[in-house]
Amino acid sequence: MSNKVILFNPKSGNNKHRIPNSILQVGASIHGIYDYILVDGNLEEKPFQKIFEYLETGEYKYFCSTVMPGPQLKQAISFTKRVKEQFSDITIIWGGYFPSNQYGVCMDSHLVDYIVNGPGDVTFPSLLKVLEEDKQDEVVFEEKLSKIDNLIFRNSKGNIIRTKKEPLLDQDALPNLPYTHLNVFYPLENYLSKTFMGKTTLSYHSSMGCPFTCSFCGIVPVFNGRWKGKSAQGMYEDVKYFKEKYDIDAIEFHDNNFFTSKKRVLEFSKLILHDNIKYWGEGRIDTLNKYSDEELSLMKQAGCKMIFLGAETGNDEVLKQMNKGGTQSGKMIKDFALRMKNIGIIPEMSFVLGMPADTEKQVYDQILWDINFIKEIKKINPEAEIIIYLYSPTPTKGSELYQQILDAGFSFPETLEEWVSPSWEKFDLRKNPLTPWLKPYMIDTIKNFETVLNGNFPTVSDFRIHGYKKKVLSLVSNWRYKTGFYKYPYEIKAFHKIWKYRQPEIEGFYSE
Ligand code: B12
Ligand code: SF4
Repeated sequence: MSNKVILFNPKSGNNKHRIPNSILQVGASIHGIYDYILVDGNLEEKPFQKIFEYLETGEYKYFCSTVMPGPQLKQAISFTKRVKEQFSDITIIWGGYFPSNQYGVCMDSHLVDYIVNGPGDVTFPSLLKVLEEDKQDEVVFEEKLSKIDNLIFRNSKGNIIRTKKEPLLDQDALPNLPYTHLNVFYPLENYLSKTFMGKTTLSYHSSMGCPFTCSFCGIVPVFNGRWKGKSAQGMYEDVKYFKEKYDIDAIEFHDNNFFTSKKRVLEFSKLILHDNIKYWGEGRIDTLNKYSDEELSLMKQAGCKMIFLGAETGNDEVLKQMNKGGTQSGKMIKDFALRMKNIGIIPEMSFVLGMPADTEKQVYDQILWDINFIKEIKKINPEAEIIIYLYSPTPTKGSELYQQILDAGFSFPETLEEWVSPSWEKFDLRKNPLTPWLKPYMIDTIKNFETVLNGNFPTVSDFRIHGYKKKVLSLVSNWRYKTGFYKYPYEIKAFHKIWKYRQPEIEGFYSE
């Protein structure tokens, strides 16, 4: 057996596929050192057959998959199982947010041999190096593994070992992503799709982590409040490459918190000022509220079209419960919605409804309160896009909120099979949180309001609903929106079905 590597990106959606940056960056870490191939479950019709054919050659030793919670789990689990059953000598390595956060379930499945817990840029090549060396002496072997940061493995005594976290790396010092290698397997054009921003959109990831520690967010256990970004110049070099080679006219920034460093954002905005490129990224209201009007205008001029903002709730007490940190408040959300209106950048505000509280009445009152708050935001800035999530717990152990959800009787699945059951898949899509304090009538209220809201204000990011369709939908939904009668909005649902309304919160981001 030779030592080639398969890097697999499980299917994450049905269309508009993005560059699989996770496996591409992992590929970059071993580029020129080990032979590796990329399999993208999003673009392969029969991805397992492809993997099977590679493995049958006997040249491959490592099956490595990135895994996000939600739909990616389906292929990740079933393919890993089949690889393990049919090719027992293959070493299985998983990385990404799901195994990093849910490492106990993954290791207990005995399907996964190693987990890369967070960034893999140094961990992955170091792991392969140790695995390629002589493993005769178990003690020496385990000692070498325990010296690799960001690694999870099982030792010979059967204990799960988590090695220490590596400090975040200088992002400019990382190797360039092997775009030309990806192009050999899947032409890059396939990933540069049309979005509401432009006809050729690049998905780009320019920083690791986030400096905040919101207790509902899945990236906190992985990064513990750390953040490091590529320089503006470094980002621009990559953008220029895609502009010159593929004539891109839009960028989706996939960073958890793109606007963390104002200096970097403004520098980058100046660099792309005349390139006719629109961009979108995720940020925090309190961070962006510190930007002056001139600075926001510069971003707008440079192409910043829409910013995804975690508003979460307008209630300051609940913001505290969420450990949102920073200085965000209900008043600031409203003020910022207005500033964005005046500047001309669309705020895409996400709200998290259904937080736990002491009594059932308190849970429901808070939901109604948030619905009202959302309506106030729409009054201030009708262009504001609203995304509603149901609160889905993440395992940020040690936080007060985590203790509260455990006390309320919530627990995570204990097997990988359970994670791919239909109800847990919806949990990850934040549509069915399975949280005991959220009663069915509350979920109905939230969902019905969401239907009426989306009817009254169809999202600008949806191509399918425009012109007369938008007018018809608004007309049909407006009386409900105004009177607050959200129950049984079947007529709106029927129109959404006919015109295939897209939900950014499920399909990911904002593109078509
Ligand atoms: C792009 C993206 C998507 C794309 C799919 C991408 C794909 N692979 O096909 C889409 C839009 C479909 C998507 C969907 C969802 N996503 Co998503 N997504 C992202 C996003 C923005 C970027 C991922 C990325 O490319 N990162 C860049 C790479 C370089 O970083 P990385 O993944 O961390 O990789 C490094 C390490 O993790 C590690 N590593 C990763 N994989 C592997 C594999 C191996 C073998 C090894 C060794 C190492 C390794 O090494 C890499 C290099 O250092 C992340 C947020 C983020 N900034 O990472 C969210 C994120 C991963 N998504 C998340 C979620 C929850 C979802 C959804 C399930 C729900 C939702 N509403 O968003 C949906 C599912 C919907 C669906 N239909 O699939 C969460 C996960 C949080 C959690 N609880 O674990 C994140 C963190 C966003 C967030 N802050 O909430 N997503
Ligand atoms: S600011 Fe956003 S990305 Fe950062 S921890 Fe909070 S929710 Fe997560």
